[in-house]
Amino acid sequence: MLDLAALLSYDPNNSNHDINNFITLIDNGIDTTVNIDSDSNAGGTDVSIHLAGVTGTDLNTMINDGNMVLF
Ligand SMILES: [Ca+2]
Repeated sequence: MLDLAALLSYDPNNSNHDINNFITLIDNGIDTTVNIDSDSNAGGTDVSIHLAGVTGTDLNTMINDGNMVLF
């Protein structure tokens, strides 16, 4: 489980916040990289997390499965 709350300024009650602008998952077929833009200003990646051996998931799946804590 990834607790990303401390890395994000994401507020689910803020209608201007789209979690997809904060977190991007890149699945290369072997591993998945989680790129985090902490303020979602499209100003690049602040933190990148490498999930070794994890494939076939996406952001919504991770959130729905409780594998990612965002706030
Ligand atoms: Ca940024």
